[in-house]
Amino acid sequence: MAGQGGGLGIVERGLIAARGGTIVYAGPEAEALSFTAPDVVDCAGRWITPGLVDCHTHIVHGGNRAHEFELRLAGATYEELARAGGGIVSTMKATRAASEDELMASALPRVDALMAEGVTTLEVKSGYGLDRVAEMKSLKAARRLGEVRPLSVTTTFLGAHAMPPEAAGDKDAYISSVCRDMLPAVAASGLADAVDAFCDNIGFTPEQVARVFEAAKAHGLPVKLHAEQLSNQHGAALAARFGALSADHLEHIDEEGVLALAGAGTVAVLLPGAFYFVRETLKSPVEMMRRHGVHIALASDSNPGSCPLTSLLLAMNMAATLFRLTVDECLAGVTREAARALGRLDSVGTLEAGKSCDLAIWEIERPAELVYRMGFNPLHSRVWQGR
Ligand code: DI6
Ligand code: FE
Repeated sequence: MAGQGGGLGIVERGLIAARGGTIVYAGPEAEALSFTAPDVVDCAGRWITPGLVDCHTHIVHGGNRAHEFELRLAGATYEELARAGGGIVSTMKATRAASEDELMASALPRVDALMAEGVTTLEVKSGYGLDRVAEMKSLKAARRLGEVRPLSVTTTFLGAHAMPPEAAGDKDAYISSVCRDMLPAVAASGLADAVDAFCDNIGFTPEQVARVFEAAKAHGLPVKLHAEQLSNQHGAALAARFGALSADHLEHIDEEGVLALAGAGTVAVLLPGAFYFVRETLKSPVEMMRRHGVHIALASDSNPGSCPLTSLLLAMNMAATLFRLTVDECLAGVTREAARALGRLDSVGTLEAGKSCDLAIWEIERPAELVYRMGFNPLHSRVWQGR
C-alpha cells in the first residue's frame, strides 16, 4: 500500500521486520539486510496487508433499533422515523440510561467482530449522548475499548448529531451549548481526537456546522463531517474550507463539492452499508471523484439506525458491487485512505518502516478474494503493534 501512484504496491516473497512494535523493514526478502530476529514467523505464502482501519463508526451506543427496522419494512422511511422522534433520539435515550461500563460491554462484541476480520485501528464517535455528561461518558467508554482490546482507538466528538428533546427544537441554542459547554469540556479532558457534525435537513445547517468547526479549531481539534447523505447542503465544500480530514457519506454531492474535496485533500469516506440499509438510490459520483483525484476511503459506519454492520470485508464487497469501486480502491479504502481520513497516515495504513507493525494475514490466493466473498472470513491472524 506504500508509495504514490495507484495499485497496491504488491511485494512477492516479502519480509516484514519489526522492533518494539514498529516496522523497521518491509519489502522484498532478497533486499532485506541480514539480521537476527528472536521471533521469525513464516507466513507460508499467505498474503499480508496493513491491519484494517475502520475510520467511521458509531459503535458505542445503548440498545438497538431492530423495531424501527421492522417499521421500515412495513413502509416507514428512515427520515420519517427520525422526524417522529425515533431514530437517533431513541438511541440517545438508551445511551443516557446506560452506565459507562454497560456502554463498553455492549460495544465489545461488535468491536470483536471487526477485529476478527483484521481491524487494528478503529474510530469511534459519540453523538448518542447529546448532553455533556452522556457525550463524555460515551467517549470514555470508547477510549476504554482500546485499553481492554489490542487495538488502536481514535475518538470523535459528534455532539452536533441530532437534537435532544430538551432543546425543544432550538437548533441555534443547542449548537451554542455544543460549542460553549460540551466541546470545551471534551477538549480539556483529552477525550476526543477530532470533531464531527451531521449536516443535513434532519441534522444541522452549514452555518450551524461552521460554528462547531470554529470552536473545534479554537481547541486545536481537526474536523470531519457527515455530509450530503440525505440531501445536498454543500457540506463537503464547507468541510473542505475548514481543511477537514474527511467528508463522509456523500451520495448527494455535486461537482463543486467534489472539486472542493480534491482541492483541500479532504478524504471522501464512502459508507456503502448505510446506502444499502436505508435503501438509498442515489449513488456517490465515484467516477467524478476519481477524475478529480479525490482520495476515497471506506468504512463500516457501524451504528444502530442506518447501518448495523460490523464487517469491513462486507463493506468492501458492497462498495465494489453497488458503487463499482475496483478491488485496489476497496483495499486502499480500508487501509491507506482510511488512515488518511483519521490523520494517522504517519503511523498506520501502509506497510512501511517507521509505522506501527499492524498486520492482517490472510488465507487467500489473490487480493480480490477479500472483496469478492460475502460472509466469509479468510483472516489467518492479526498483529497489532508487533504482537
Ligand atoms: N448518519 C448516519 O448514517 C448515522 N448518523 C448520521 O448522521 C446514523 C445514526 C443513527 O441512525 O443512529
Ligand atoms: Fe455516520
